[in-house]
Amino acid sequence: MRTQVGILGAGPAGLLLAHLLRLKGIESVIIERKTREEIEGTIKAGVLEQWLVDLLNETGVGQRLMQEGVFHHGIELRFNERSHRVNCHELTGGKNITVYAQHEVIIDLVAAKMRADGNIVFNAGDVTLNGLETDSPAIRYRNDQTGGFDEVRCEVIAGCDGFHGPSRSYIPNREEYLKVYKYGWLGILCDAPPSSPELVYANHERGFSLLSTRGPEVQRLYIQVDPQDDIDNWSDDRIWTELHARLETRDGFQLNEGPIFQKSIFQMRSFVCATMQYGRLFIAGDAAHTVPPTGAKGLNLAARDIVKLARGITEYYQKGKKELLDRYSALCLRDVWRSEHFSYFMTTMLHRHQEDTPLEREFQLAQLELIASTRAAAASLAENYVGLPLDW
Ligand code: RFL
Ligand code: PHB
Repeated sequence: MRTQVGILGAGPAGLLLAHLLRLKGIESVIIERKTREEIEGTIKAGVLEQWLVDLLNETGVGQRLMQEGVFHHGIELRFNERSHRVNCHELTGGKNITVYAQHEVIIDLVAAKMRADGNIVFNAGDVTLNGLETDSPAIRYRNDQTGGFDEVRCEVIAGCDGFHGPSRSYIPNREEYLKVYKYGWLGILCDAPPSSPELVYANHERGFSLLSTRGPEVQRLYIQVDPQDDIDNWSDDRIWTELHARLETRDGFQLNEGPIFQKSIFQMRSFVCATMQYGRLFIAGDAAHTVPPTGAKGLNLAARDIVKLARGITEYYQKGKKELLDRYSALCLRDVWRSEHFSYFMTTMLHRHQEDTPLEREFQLAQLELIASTRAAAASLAENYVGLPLDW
């Protein structure tokens, strides 16, 4: 197979890249390790920044998002059993956030790629990349239909294969920055109407919790747990007891319970790989960086890389210029470090650990009080939360 851009991974990053390139008349083939059912059914992110919602709309894949997404003007911070609303809309001159599940974005983008050319290879095994220093690099993989190896020869390779994917390892001169947190999140989905009109981030002595939504009938909730804990230790009763305790307020907040139909535990890390390019290989999204989910930034940051990569590739094909592609990593890393810091800031402000000293506890409260009481601190959080402009 021959194409212009070979894309490894059909997550939001790879699919969005294929979509933006097609609108510029540039061909791509996506090679994905999992099945279509798996990628369309994996529960992950939920919050989309305003510019990303606008981009999906402007490029023709926003219909379901506009019908089924939930639009929020603010978020709530809860500490000392009191609620403090951050009015993002007002503090950012009219920007909002949208709650729309990542797998729904994936369903929309897979459908767009299938309509365009159908060039997604699912279930691809044992991927290797070759010829990255040449003008015709290639992605080689095992075809699950034939059992033999196939190759996609292209001109540019986009490594959009997530944190565990192989593409990053092909960048020889990379530096990796890593922080693994003592916290994990246990996430659930349950059949119950939202208990609050907006997302609630709660700092509590028993640990962090987050109340989110997936529409009028489903709630998404998280509690901070030990990342090594086993999900089998968490009965539904135990989860509800913990959620009630951590989300309780003095003014009688009521948490809606309902049957839990999905639950899992995951580890949180801050990770950056610099540089994000080598020869004809450009890595994007979680392949290049991950953030703890407390800032709701991972998917949005992946999409920021992709906008820059799509611009660089388009300039290369339309004008024969390589300047933007050559600067790809440098252009991305400014946004990457901003989102990394914001996610770290939110995470350390809201989580508790038994090893925390009383001093650290007071620091958290001092920071939360500042946000609750001053416009400048609230505005800074709001600007970051709704997402800085694309070219800030
Ligand atoms: P993905 O989504 O991991 O997709 C990578 C794809 O590459 C495939 N792959 C391979 N394909 C071929 N060959 C190989 N050898 C391959 N190895 C891997 C994988 O199968 C997969 O299909 O990376 P991408 O596209 O960079 O997207 C990143 C986002 O998924 C991630 O940052 C977000 O989900 C993070 N995140 C959130 N981000 C937000 O912006 N807002 C949120 O509200 C938010 N909440 C979250 C989150 C992540 C969470 N989890 C589970 C980590 C909440 C949670 C619970
Ligand atoms: C979600 O709804 O899954 C969600 C919301 C906010 C976050 C992380 C995840 O910060």
